[in-house]
Amino acid sequence: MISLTINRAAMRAAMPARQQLAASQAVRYASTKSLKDAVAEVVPQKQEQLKKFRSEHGDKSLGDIKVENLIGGMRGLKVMLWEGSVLDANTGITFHGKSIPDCEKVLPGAGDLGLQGKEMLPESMLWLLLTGNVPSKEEVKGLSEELAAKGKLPSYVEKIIDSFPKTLHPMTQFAGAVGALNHDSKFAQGYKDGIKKTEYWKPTLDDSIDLIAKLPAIAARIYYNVFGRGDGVQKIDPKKDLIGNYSEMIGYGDNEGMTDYLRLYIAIHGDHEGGNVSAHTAHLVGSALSDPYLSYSAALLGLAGPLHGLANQEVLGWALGMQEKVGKNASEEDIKEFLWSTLKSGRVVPGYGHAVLRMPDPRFSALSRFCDTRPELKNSSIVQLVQKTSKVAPEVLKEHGKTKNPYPNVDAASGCVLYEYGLKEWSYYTVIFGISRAIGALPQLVMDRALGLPIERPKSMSLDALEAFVKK
Ligand code: CMX
Repeated sequence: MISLTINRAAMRAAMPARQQLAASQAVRYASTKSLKDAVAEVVPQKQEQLKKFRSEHGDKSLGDIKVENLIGGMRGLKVMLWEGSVLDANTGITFHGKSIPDCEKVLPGAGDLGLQGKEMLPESMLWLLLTGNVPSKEEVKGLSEELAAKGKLPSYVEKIIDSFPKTLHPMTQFAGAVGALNHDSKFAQGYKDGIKKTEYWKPTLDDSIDLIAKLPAIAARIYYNVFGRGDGVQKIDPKKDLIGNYSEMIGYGDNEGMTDYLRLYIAIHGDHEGGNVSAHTAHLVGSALSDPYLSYSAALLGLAGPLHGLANQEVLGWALGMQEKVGKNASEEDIKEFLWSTLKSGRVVPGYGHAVLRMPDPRFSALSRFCDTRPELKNSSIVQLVQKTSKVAPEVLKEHGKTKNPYPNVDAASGCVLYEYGLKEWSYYTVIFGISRAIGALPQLVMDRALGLPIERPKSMSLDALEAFVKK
């Protein structure tokens, strides 16, 4: 994407002095624009970029489709447009070209907004994912305030959540409550009222911001109902950031380490390009012009699968099982033995392997770095066990010889830190991932509509049809 800064610099060079002064004031003014204004600036550029690219390269091939791809979960096929991030097998995730360490350097963090803590704010990541640009501190502050103002749940949704049985998995409750918010969808109403296709992205963005604002309160209410922890009323302080408020709602407002961990976790789990189950589901369901609440509710149900987001719950259960068996100061040999017993019983080692990555997940590295810098986590036996396992497991998985990627993924680390901070209810862990994934999946839905992408409808084939096809 051509950056706005370059455009403006080139324009300024060609301007007389008086106009230059006005332009620099305009730029200063623009640095405190709202997210909606920032997206409105980007949309025409993206539309133009797509139009030009399509007319110049629409007939270029992106590779063959083999029978193996059709049977094998479509691995590696380039079949989706996804703007926010790109995942490279050997270098990991980049968000509009920025790696996680880059983001940690440039995205406004808690301290920049005068809040306690150091980690980057999910609001900053949301801005980057939606616009491709790094927001100013003022812009992030404005977005935080907007999210706080929109964060309260309507009472009918509170009642729906309260009516769920406590034994219903928190992810099922989460998806149910998110879907119910479609009652007030601006997109659904706009569509009914016949708004133009070129305007679809605007109410989609309104709904997306509204939903992202409300996810913490939904998640906190579920936590309170199921586990009896948190403030019980999902109070929102307009001066706090999205996750500062969430942390307070679930009872960790005074815990700076936990609040900062949640910020980091939620910022870096947001987007992992488009093909993963949750992101792809949001895009697929959204392609039928289902509104953001319906699309994201479906995404959450995909996230709830054990091979995807539920893995963070699985990892913790598995790691605690190991700790019970091998004790707190396990040797590498003890860990290896436990890994083999898991593999020999026909189970996967949770938190290891990846459909795309062929290296340790940079998100795992970022969470490990967090553990290393927090004194309260340094002596945690479960954190130490998870870190030790990450050194031993790749060897064992290589010897086992099945997984294409023997290294830890993000889920290997995420749960043990929550556990150490006292959030021990593992069946809740994927809900936190669910707050995060919206920050990546919903911006793409806005872009899908800004670019007028069509309903997704790949071709399927029966086994008989395939056999006939290859015999031709
Ligand atoms: N332990 C044991 N075996 C594993 C394994 C693991 N961690 N990861 C992959 N394998 C096995 C697969 O089950 C498969 O075996 P079969 O041929 O018998 O079916 C074989 O290795 C090849 O799989 P792959 O091509 O390497 O991996 P896939 O792309 O099919 O699957 C994933 C990727 C993540 C589902 C898989 O590695 C896995 O099940 N990992 C454990 C669960 C997990 O941590 N999921 C979280 C992923 C991260 C995320 O979604 O955010």
